[in-house]
Amino acid sequence: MMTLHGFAASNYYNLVKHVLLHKELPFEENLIYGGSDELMAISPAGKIPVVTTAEGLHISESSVICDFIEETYPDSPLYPVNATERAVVRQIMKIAELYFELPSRRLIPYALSGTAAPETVKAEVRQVLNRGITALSRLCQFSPWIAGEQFTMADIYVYYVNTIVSAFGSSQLDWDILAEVPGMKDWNASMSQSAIAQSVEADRLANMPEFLQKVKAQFQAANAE
Ligand SMILES: N[C@@H](CCC(=O)N[C@@H](CS)C(=O)NCC(=O)O)C(=O)O
Repeated sequence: MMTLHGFAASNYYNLVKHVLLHKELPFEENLIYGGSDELMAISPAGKIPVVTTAEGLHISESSVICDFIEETYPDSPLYPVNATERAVVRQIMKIAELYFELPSRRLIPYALSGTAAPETVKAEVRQVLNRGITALSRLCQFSPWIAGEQFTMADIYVYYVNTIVSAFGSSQLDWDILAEVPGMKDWNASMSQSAIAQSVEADRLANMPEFLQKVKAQFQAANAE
């Protein structure tokens, strides 16, 4: 059986968990946070999530884990058979990661510490997000799924990217970023209704108080240095 290591307040953790649940694979969850020795022992960059395979191999990086799961357990496929269509799906995922997720993440420390992000940072983040908006508007189909008729890995991936865009990008910049991509908000709302998304969300909410407590302790330790 696979083990998924990490914590449920992490959207990267949740997207891998969604893939495992979608494929109805048995797995156990091991609660660990960033910075722990236990994590450093299994994750080369000290990042969450990590999956330990049935053979005992540890794998990091959410998109790599997703591909490993797909290749190892091809039932309920999450990529198109056709290589060109598969490339489109991966393109959507990569663009969402680089130009939606990562710029939005730059605002997390300010949001969690309750300090205002400098205007220079906000301007840089806006610029990258605009690139993401243009690219995703050109690539996404939402007919009904993000890459067209087939439900794919990109649906799961971008849905969890968007939780960060909404929670940090939009709130810190006072900008409804998802509304800028035609069709994205309706698709996002329908994604959130699935039974899997709802159970992942329930676990996220349950973990949030403990996660915020950890973050608070980290800020206090950093300020005391
Ligand atoms: N590129 C990585 C990013 C994962 C990531 O940033 N995870 C966060 C939790 S949401 C983490 O481990 N943070 C702890 C740290 O950076 O020390 C992936 O796709 O898995």
